[in-house]
Amino acid sequence: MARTPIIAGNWKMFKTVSEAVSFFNEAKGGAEVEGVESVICAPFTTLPALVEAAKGTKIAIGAQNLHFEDNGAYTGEVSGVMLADLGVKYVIVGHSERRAYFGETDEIVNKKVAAAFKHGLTPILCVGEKLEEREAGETKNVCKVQTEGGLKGLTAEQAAETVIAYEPIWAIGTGKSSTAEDAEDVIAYIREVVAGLYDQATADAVRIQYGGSVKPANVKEYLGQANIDGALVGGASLEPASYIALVEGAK
Ligand code: G2H
Repeated sequence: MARTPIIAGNWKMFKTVSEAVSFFNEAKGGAEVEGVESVICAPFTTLPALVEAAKGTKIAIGAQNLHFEDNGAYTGEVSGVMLADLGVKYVIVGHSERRAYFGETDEIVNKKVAAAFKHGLTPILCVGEKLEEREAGETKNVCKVQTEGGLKGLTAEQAAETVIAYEPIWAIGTGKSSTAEDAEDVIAYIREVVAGLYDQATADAVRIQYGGSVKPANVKEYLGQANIDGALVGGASLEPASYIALVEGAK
């Protein structure tokens, strides 16, 4: 089954509203490539302006997190209801920075994935091993546990719609990237895990991205692998020319 490649920029905690809009106006057009899905996951404060700017374009806007409850006494949090109301389409869930700095467990990540679906948002579920886990030969096991934990309770249809991002933590923002062959090996394994949880059709449909120091110079190498369907990109998604080159590289 042909899967549409998906490039998602993860801006992390970068860009004010005016910076975000000016990026968008420079990037649109170039970052709209036939046959490639293009998503910008931006800070909450910039989302209303970006959703407005994205109207009539082929670029989807995503958030980087959500709370699993719809509303309540959760100071500082933003819910799926609120994101859906804005017109946001995607949401990153369980990024390793959230797991490491904000205590997100597989159980919390799973509740967030469910909340995303409840409100019509597509989750980008991040999984990936730490350096010490890689060195201990635990990479695949960690990815299995995180994938199973994140997808728990989803229907096969929801699992197929989920975008999984494999991001080896040691490769994030470090300039070190996994080789395309190593990333392909782990991603093919994650697809097998999905097949084990559901069936081969679901595994064939789910899109799995690689993330970790992806840049215009290496994006084609990753996307050239049979099981790698896209990239989740931090640093190299912050400049319009670089983002356009990433989307073009996914053709
Ligand atoms: C990994 C990635 C974006 P970078 O976090 O999700 O960031 O491309 O800067 O390594």
